[in-house]
Amino acid sequence: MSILSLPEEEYLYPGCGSCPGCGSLLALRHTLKALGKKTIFIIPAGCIAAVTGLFPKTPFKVPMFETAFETTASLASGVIAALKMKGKENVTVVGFAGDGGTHDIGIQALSGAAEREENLLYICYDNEAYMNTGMQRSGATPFGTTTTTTPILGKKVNKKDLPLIMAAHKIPYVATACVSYPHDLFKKVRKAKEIIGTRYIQILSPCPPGWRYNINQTIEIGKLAVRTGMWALFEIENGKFRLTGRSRGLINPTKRKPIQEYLNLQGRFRSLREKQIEILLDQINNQWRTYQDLASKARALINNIL
Ligand SMILES: Cc1ncc(C[n+]2csc(CCOP(=O)(O)OP(=O)(O)O)c2C)c(N)n1
Ligand code: SF4
Ligand SMILES: [Mg+2]
Repeated sequence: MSILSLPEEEYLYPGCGSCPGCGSLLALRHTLKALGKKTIFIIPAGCIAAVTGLFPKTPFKVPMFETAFETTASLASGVIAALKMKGKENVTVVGFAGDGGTHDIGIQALSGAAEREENLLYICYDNEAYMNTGMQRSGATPFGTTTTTTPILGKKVNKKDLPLIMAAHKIPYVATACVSYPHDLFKKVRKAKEIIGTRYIQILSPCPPGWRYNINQTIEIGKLAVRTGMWALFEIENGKFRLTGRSRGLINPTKRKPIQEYLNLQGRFRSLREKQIEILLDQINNQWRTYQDLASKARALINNIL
């Protein structure tokens, strides 16, 4: 699949108010291409709401509800119920929320929706901090990151593992993606569109002012996140874990690029010392051991079925 094979149709008019090089807007654009016209978006407070929802103007070509910070999944549940009452069941309802709106304030409504098995596609565009309000740390901010609320020596605790928390809800589809790999992202959103039940996708979305890098480096930074193992591309379909795209073959740590290649390009990691880099690397290696276990369990399950 080449970049040219993505649909040409755009579902956003030009003229959004995002910063140049915004990864989150790219996540939205590719998601829209994969979902098409029959889609209703629910978007809470955050950068994407701010850059697409300044009343009375919007770049959206499909219906979009802007909602309170904590209510993405509950408002979406109401929209799903209303569509059902009207007999309109071939519309995709998608919650599109930032990492703060998902990992922190929105997790209760999201967990409730997953437990009720709502027919909801929930996408978290993960720029790893509260960007819209001035780059405060969120539950998704990685260890060691300098933000406006972790100004000295960076964040002291690890990134919350929301994809695996959502997988523990035993929903039919969980996936991760990154805007630097648009085909992988597109295929996952297309697949999720066809699945019934709660589906969760988390898209790593670099942010130039928040991560402190040049606006022309968004794609490169996303690629380095994947190639160094800081971010893994995978999907969990009906409980079966599978690494996808560039992340396949990275279980062996020697195949990953040195983490410094990723950290050194970004001002948000400027306060990291040797000792902290070692801690971060340990955390990444542990995370990959978890992926290795999940992948071997999935293989054993498939072998048993065959
Ligand atoms: C209940 C509530 N608390 C705080 C806010 C202020 N607020 C608006 S957007 C935002 C940050 C959103 O962060 P995230 O969800 O990560 O999205 P991003 O801005 O990074 O795109 C905050 C704290 C709010 N709107 N409502
Ligand atoms: S602050 Fe970051 S996420 Fe927000 S519009 Fe700018 S680039 Fe996008
Ligand atoms: Mg954010």
